[in-house]
Amino acid sequence: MNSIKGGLINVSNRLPVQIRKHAGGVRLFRSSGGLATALNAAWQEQPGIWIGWPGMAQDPQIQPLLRKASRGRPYTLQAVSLTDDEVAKFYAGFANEIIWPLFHDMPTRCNFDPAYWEVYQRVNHKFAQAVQETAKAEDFVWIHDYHLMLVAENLRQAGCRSRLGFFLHIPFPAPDMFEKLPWREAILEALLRFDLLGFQTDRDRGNFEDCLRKLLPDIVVEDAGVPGQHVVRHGALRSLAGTFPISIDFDEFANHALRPEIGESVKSIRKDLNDRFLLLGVDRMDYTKGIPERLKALRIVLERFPELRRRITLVQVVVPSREEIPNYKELRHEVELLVSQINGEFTQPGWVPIHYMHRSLSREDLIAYYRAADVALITPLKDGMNLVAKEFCAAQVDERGVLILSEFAGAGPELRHGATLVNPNDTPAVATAIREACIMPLEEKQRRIRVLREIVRGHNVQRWARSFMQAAADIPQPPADQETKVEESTPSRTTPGVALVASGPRRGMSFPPAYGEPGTRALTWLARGGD
Ligand code: GDG
Repeated sequence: MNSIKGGLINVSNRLPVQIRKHAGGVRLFRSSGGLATALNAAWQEQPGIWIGWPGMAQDPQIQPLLRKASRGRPYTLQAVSLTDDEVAKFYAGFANEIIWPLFHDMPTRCNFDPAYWEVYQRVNHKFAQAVQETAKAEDFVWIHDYHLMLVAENLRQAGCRSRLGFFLHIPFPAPDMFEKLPWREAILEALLRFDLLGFQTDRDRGNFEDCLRKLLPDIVVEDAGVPGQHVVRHGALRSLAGTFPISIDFDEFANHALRPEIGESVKSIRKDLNDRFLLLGVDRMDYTKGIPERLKALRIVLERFPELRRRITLVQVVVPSREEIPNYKELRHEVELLVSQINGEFTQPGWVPIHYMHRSLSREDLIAYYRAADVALITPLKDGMNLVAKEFCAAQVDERGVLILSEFAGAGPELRHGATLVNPNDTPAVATAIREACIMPLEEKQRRIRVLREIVRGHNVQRWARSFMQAAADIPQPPADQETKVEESTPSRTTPGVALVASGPRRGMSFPPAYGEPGTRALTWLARGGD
C-alpha cells in the first residue's frame, strides 16, 4: 500500500474558524464545521496546513489570531484574504448564483454575469498562490468544492509538482444542464488538471464523464480496476475520477446521543410536545432542500388524514444561510408564509402543527431532537449527500425512528434499504409516506433503523477520508516537466491573456498573473524544500 510522504495541504473556501468584527475589535469564532470533523481522520495520519478565507477582509490581527487558533491542531491555519468585492462576485456571485443552482439542476435561478467569472478566476488564482507558497512536491493538496475548481490549473501553470486532489461536495449535473454554462469547456479542462477527482455518487461521477465525452474531443475514459473509479485521459493529462460518498463520525454521534443529559433533553422535548408523533426537518435555508414542498406535503396529510390532526407535530429547524442573495430572501418569505398559513388553518387549543425555528441549534439540542424524533423528513429537491440523514440514523440510539428520504439526495442510493425513499416533488406521495410512517409497526421501524445504522456505522467519515487519501497516495508523482507536456497538447482557456509557464526549476520561479492583475505584478518566491 502506498502512502503520501509529505503533509496534507487542505484548501477550502472557508477556514474551520471564522474571524469577525466584534465589540470594536476582531474576534475568532470556532466553528465545529462538518468538513473539519470529516477531515479529522486524514489529519491524524498527515498533519499539515489548512488554507482558506477567514471570514473578513484583510486585517493585521488575522494572522496572530490564526496562529493562536492553530495551537493544538494537527494543521496550521493560513488565510487567503479577499476583498468585499471578491466575496460578493466570487462567493455570492459565481459560486452561489451560478454553480450552486446549475449543479442542483435549477438553471432558472442562475445569474450568468460575466463579471462573476472574471472574479472567480482571480480568486482561484489567489488561492493557488497561497498553496504554491507553502506546498512541497511530496505534499498532497486537497482542494474542496465548487468554489475552487480552477486551482489545479493555476498551480500546474506555476510548475507545482504536488499531487492535487479535488472533492466536489455537491452534485455534478448531466450534460444537458452543464452545457448551459458559458465557461463549460474551461471548467472541464481546469478540473482535468487535478490528479484525483472525487464525487459523492456514481451518478455524479457518471455525469462528469458524460460532460467530458460531450464537450471535449479525444477524451478517453477507462476502468481503473477499482469499483467506482475510472481513469480519464485528455492529451497528456491523466486523472482518476472516483466515487467517495462523504459520511459522519458515527461513533461520535451515537455516543453523544447516549449521554444522560441528552436523554433528559429527549424527555423534556417529548413532554413539551405532549408525546405527540414528532416529525423533524433540519435544513439550511436553501431552495435545494425542498422545504416549501415538505410543508405542502404536511398540509396534504392534515387535509386528507384528519385522524392525524392533534397527533403529529412537525419541528422544522431552518438554519439561516446566504442571506445576502436575493433567491434566499424570497425563500424565507415563502417558507414563513406557508408555516403561518398551515398553522393558521389547523392549530387548535393545545396543538400547533408546525414548530418553526429559524436559527442554528446547539449541537446538544440538535442531537436531542434527532434522538427524540419519530420521523426525519429529509426531502431535498437535489443534494450532494445530506449529512443530516446520516446524523439522524447515528443518533437514533433508541432505534424507533423512520427516515423519509428524497431519492435525489446523494444519501438516497446508499440508504435505500432502510429508508422510505420519496420523490420530493410528488407531495401527495410524501404525504402518504408520512402517514405510513405514523402507523408503521414498531418491529418494522426497528428493523429499518437497525439496517440504516449498520450502513452508516460501516461507511463512516473515517472510511471516506482514508479511501480518498489512499487513492491519492496511489497516484504517481507528476513529472517535473508536466506543464511543458500539457502546453503542447491542451491549451488552457481559463485565464485569458495569460500564457502558460513551462515548469523550469522551482527556485525563483514566477507565478503567472491572474486575469485582471497587472502582468508586471507576478509574484516570485523561493520554493520551500529541496525539489
Ligand atoms: C454540503 C452539501 C453534503 C444543520 N442544522 C444545524 C446544524 N446543522 C449541520 C448538520 C450537518 C450540516 O449542518 C448540514 O450538512 P448537509 O450535508 O445536510 O448539507 P449542506 O450544508 O448543504 O452541505 C451536502 C455536504 O456539503 C457534505 O459534503 O452532504 O449535500 O450541500 O452536519 O449537523 N448544526 C448545528 N445546529 C443546527 O441547527 N449545530
